[in-house]
Amino acid sequence: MKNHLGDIQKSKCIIVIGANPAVNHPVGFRHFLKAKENGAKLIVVDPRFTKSAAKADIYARIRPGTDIAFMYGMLKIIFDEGLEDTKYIDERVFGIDKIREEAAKWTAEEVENVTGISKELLVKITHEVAKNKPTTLVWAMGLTQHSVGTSNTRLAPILQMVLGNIGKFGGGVNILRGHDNVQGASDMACLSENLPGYYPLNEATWRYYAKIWGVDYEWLLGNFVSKDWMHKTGLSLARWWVAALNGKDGNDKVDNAGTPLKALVVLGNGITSTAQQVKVKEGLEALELLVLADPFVNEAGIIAERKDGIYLLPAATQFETSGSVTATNRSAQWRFKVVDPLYESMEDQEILFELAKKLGFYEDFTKTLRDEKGEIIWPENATKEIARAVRSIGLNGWSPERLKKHTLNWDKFNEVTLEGKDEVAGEYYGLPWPCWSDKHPGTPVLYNVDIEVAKGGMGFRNNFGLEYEGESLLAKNAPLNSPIDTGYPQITKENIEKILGITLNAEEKEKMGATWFYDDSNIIANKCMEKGIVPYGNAKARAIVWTFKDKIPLHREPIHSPRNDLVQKYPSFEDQKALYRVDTKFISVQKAKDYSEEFPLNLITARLVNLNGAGMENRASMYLSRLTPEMFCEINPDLAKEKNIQKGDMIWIHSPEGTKIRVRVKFNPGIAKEMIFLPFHFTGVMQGVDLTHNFPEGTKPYVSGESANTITNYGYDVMCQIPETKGGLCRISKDGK
Ligand SMILES: Nc1nc2c(c(=O)[nH]1)N[C@H]1C(S)=C(S)[C@@H](COP(=O)(O)OP(=O)(O)OC[C@H]3O[C@@H](n4cnc5c(=O)[nH]c(N)nc54)[C@H](O)[C@@H]3O)O[C@H]1N2
Ligand SMILES: Nc1nc2c(c(=O)[nH]1)N[C@H]1C(S)=C(S)[C@@H](COP(=O)(O)OP(=O)(O)OC[C@H]3O[C@@H](n4cnc5c(=O)[nH]c(N)nc54)[C@H](O)[C@@H]3O)O[C@H]1N2
Ligand SMILES: [Mo]
Repeated sequence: MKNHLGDIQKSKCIIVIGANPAVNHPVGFRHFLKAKENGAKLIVVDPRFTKSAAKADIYARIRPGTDIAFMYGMLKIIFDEGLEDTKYIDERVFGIDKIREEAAKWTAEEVENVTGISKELLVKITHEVAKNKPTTLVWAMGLTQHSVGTSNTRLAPILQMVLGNIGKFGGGVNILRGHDNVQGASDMACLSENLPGYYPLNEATWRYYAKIWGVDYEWLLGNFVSKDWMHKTGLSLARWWVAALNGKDGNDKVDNAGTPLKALVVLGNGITSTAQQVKVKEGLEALELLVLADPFVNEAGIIAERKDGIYLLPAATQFETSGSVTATNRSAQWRFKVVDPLYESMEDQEILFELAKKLGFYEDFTKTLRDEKGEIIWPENATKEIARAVRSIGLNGWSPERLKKHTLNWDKFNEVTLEGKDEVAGEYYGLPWPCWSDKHPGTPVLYNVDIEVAKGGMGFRNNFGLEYEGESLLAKNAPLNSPIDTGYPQITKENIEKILGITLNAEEKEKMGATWFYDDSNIIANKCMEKGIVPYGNAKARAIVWTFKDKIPLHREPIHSPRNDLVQKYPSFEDQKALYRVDTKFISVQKAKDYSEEFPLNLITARLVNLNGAGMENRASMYLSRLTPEMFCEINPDLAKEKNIQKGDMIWIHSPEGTKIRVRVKFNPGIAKEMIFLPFHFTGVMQGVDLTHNFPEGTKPYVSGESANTITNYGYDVMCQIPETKGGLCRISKDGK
């Protein structure tokens, strides 16, 4: 989130595109409702009439995967009527002319043709959003789980920048994150394309982390096949199974230094939540070794029919461990252990320590965690290591002491501003990153130039060079009371004296890293803070990303589209070689045939309030599982009538992959006639076959059922490889044929 949940109470208009917070973020949604009580307008754009839509002033039903067309439609009206914030664009944004050119193509007629949203509704929504400032734009998985997911998540902020809404209280783009610590997990590099803090995989980063970890760079290098491989992204969670199947039965090929994937160790993912479960099952069965560390029986072990090479390790829950977690708005919380791990269960780090022992690098692995006596100080020293290493997103100011103090005094913070009082006066709750130094208060609203740097003000980061095609990329304005009243480059050892107007002594020069980014001494950040400027520079945000497949976001039809006519006009991307190490198809699948003839219905998968993710945690709870005692689909009563289906019938749903599931029918008039809704929280039954005999005795949950992901279609985002689980096609039958 650029802002935070409480800040939404300051919004005059809230547009939710592709999220259902009433169900998935019900506590956070209270802030939306308070904003409404203050007079804000709530707009919901979703293919389904959801519980969030039920609270909205305006609801627009959109065809899945067409949000880019919709947002360009809004942009065209904004430009045509002169509703854009020209000063903001001039001072802070690069490349809007290219957006203007593309937007010009999106007439209201074409937007209606592509998205299904009428001209009247498009104009009404645009006027509400553009005229009620500040507007906040909220999204979650409805925008991301598409082959154009990355483009969606670029165009939404562009729309907000055109309106001058980014870096404003009550404005921003606010992405409601998933699990409680998913922000922390990605900050800590549970991603295969970087090291902690989003540091790019290059030699400078590896050398920097070798120093932080106190290990030899050459030793790290020696663990890779070659230096080249040290700089490549790993496999993605969405497609690890491709590497296990390694081209078998016509599957995609893997580029993994000549080896298929042999072992899978899972800590804290359901695996049955991934698209294309039949392939996932085959992948699980092809592995030599499968290790599942989980407080529950991870159902990956149930759907895989294997007799050996599979280990279930009992992991402790979050109540049996402690440490910092990072919330959706970048605020940290300290989590205190409630009880010691029960029975033989172990905390996740202990499991990893044991693994490191067996692999022979336990001493190096735990070096930075030890005190002078050689004792491991967990988790405090891990937090300190993170604060020492991660400059990029400004974790410099975090410390176990500061974070514990915030959590213990949480009642002394204002929910709308995050400001503390009494012993936590002058700081924002959870030191939302960036928190540049041990005196900086944290940043409640990113990129806000209306306040001083010392209070959390900042411009945009200078991350993409000083100019592009002859045009400067530096900003033309600066945070309140900044000593430099315009843009400036990121601060390096080279330019610091000149830009800050200071003279360094020999010791400072000796200790300082080459740039603010690789400066574990933190001298650069501290000097910048003394002057009241941010170390990462002050640049324009860019609407053009010259290294991406689409330099500006473009509408491209989903890989499986119900509109074959539009596939011809808005085709998908070229097929990709070695994307996260696996070949990934786009246009060749999309153009293989007109899927809509045989599979006329859109498939929408999303969430229920009583179940989470892969669902095991909640289906093992008697009370939560009773609310949804079996897997089901929701269909429009008119579609049911046409197909001669009654409420409560069992039907089959078929995918273009040739897979099918058997589920109970529920009626929901909020689901359009041309779509089917499936929750994805069930598994244990696959294509009509019950696999629950694989549960160890006494561990079977109260409810098992077909997984929606058995029939989600082939399709992945071209930059980050998230599966296209919010777009795809299916058909229904009563007999399974
Ligand atoms: N109870 C509960 N809460 C949860 C979770 C849970 O499993 N259960 N999961 C957590 C996690 S991990 C996450 S990531 C978040 C996700 O939070 P959300 O993103 O809110 O989750 P979903 O319900 O999957 O999808 C949101 C909406 O996107 C809509 N949608 C589908 N396709 C499109 C499209 O093309 N365009 C638009 N505009 N909308 C579309 C769907 O109809 C759905 O209503 O929730 C978190 N909270
Ligand atoms: N079709 C479809 N598929 C989807 C989505 C969709 O919208 N549609 N949404 C996607 C999204 S956004 C997400 S985030 C995923 C969610 O999918 P998962 O991440 O698979 O969901 P969870 O059920 O939260 O899985 C967490 C697992 O970790 C275990 N666990 C809990 N606490 C701990 C712990 O402290 N330590 C360890 N080691 N394990 C623990 C739980 O028991 C559970 O087995 O699903 C994705 N899949
Ligand atoms: Mo998620």
